[in-house]
Amino acid sequence: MSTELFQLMAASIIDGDAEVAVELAKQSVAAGVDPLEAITKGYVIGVNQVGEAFSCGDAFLPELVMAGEAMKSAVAALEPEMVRRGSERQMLGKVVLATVEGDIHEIGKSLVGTMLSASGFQVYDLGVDVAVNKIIGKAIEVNANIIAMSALLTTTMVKQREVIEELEKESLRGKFKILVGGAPVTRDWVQKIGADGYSEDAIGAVNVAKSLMSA
Ligand code: B12
Repeated sequence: MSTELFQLMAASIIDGDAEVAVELAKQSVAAGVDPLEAITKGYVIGVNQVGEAFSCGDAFLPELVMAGEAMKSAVAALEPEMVRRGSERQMLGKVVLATVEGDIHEIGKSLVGTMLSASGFQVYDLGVDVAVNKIIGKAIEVNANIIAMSALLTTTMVKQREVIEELEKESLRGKFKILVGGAPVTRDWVQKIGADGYSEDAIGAVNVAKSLMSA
């Protein structure tokens, strides 16, 4: 039954149909489907397909925008259930989270934020297209343990490095753990820029964040 539901979820994103995507999200919650599974086995399959079609020239920006909007609506509809299922309630640490400057991709970043909150982290989500000094300023202001940065474009990943360089310049690098992510981020990149951790998905992000707290 779930397999069929996941296929319909993927199709709703490919069709860019936010209404259907939300309706399916509600149905899945009512049926007791794990919301994260709905995202990874359903919606993400659809959004990846649109992304691939876009990179081959088989889909265009309006399709990408509609798929993105449908995906965002579906994740928002599942968010209360994800939060409800987060069992650990103690505060594990403070995370300042942002999509870096020049980049407006917010879905993955917000998903990571939701999962971190649901797992007990206090998350300060600064949104998208956030300047280097704003990220650092907030981290200092709230005395964050972790700065988490998302970048979906090869042209904006460099901003992750800029934050680290700026922290080094201000002798603040040791004060914060740096967690990075986003589709183009690889282990090589993490090593190159001297970040403390990365993950390919939101569940992994929680595990890495937890391990950074005890590092
Ligand atoms: C939806 C989408 C959009 C939407 C975004 C809507 C929104 N509100 O977010 C819109 C239409 C706005 C958009 C615009 C553009 N996009 Co776009 N977009 C996508 C698409 C199809 C899906 C991204 C997505 O939401 N995935 C679903 C989420 C759940 O996955 P995710 O973001 O990867 O996040 C997961 C992990 O990466 C990780 N993660 C993410 N962040 C973090 C952070 C931390 C700390 C950690 C630990 C983990 C982590 O965990 C997340 C959850 O599992 C991708 C293709 C793709 N498959 O990635 C292209 C893609 C990223 N876009 C692309 C491009 C080129 C663009 C544009 C430049 C297009 C244009 N010509 O205008 C613009 C750029 C705008 C800008 N300045 O940012 C390219 C990037 C190519 C490149 N290598 O640089 C891609 C790869 C498409 C492609 N194949 O060509 N896009």
